[in-house]
Amino acid sequence: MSIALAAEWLARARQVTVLTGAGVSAESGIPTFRGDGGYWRKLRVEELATPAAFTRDPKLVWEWYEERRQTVAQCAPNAGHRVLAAWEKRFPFFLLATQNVDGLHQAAGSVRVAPLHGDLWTLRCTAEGTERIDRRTPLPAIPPRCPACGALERPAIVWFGEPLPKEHWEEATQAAVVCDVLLVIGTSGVVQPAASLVDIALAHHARVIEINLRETALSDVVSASLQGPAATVLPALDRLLPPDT
Ligand code: BV8
Repeated sequence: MSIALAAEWLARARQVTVLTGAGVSAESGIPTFRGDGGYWRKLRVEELATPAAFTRDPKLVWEWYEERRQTVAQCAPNAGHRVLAAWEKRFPFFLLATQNVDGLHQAAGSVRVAPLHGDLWTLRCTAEGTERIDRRTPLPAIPPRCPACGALERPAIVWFGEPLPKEHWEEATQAAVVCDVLLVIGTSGVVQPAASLVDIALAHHARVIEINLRETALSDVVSASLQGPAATVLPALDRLLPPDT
């Protein structure tokens, strides 16, 4: 599928919705989950990214998140993040729904963001549910405790078996309903319900453009599949758009 056709769809679009996954941060140096060198290649999801894992061994789960926080703290947004941040101003209606918890979209200047799976830098008190941002790496203690009540804190991240944040999920599904174009970037499309944004957009006659290094679970249903690294394909797509008036 040619990038020129995808650019034509985008140039005519007024409402654009984006769904990103770990692949959009890969070129910033952050490991993905399921690809080569991905987290789930060597670690088991059930031991780290579920409520049961945290109940069983909060220290082990926090050691994994501490390691990820230290990795992400060294990483910067890449050209793909920056194009998406610029496009927010270009289209009358724009929403970036992300499965990523690294905060790189926000660091690149994106504001219209729906973080579907939470945030690596936010800690939640397991007793009160109150949340606070703590960017210190390393954290002073693992597992961290709530400064107000002393209860264990958990990462404010959506684990497997947990519902997505209601307001962000509703915002993302609504944006998939109304959009002219849905861009699906750097996701294997295996995690639900995030991947179902593709079905919602298609059911409402949007054009769905996938950007990925390789074929995914979504490639057969999307309107266009652009194969290549997001930090290369997004700037190339951007250059094909008419000057931003
Ligand atoms: C829920 C937190 C209900 C952890 C994450 C059976 C069938 C269907 C669904 C289920 C099922 N059994 C269980 C479920 C539901 C489950 C699910 O989807 N499981 C899957 C694995 C089968 N979903 C849930 O549990 C969700 N909750 O359903 O709740 C409910 C409702 C009401 C009340 C109670 C409960 C919660 C899902 C959220 C889980 N949490 N993360 C953490 O991050 O610490 S998911 C995890 O996967 C990450 O968030 C990640 O973002 C997400 C998706 O992965 P990707 O981002 O796609 O990353 P991946 O490595 O897979 O792929 C990277 C892609 O990038 C690849 O395609 C690669 O080719 C590409 N790439 C690489 N480099 C580049 C690139 N592309 C472009 N450029 C590059 N340079």
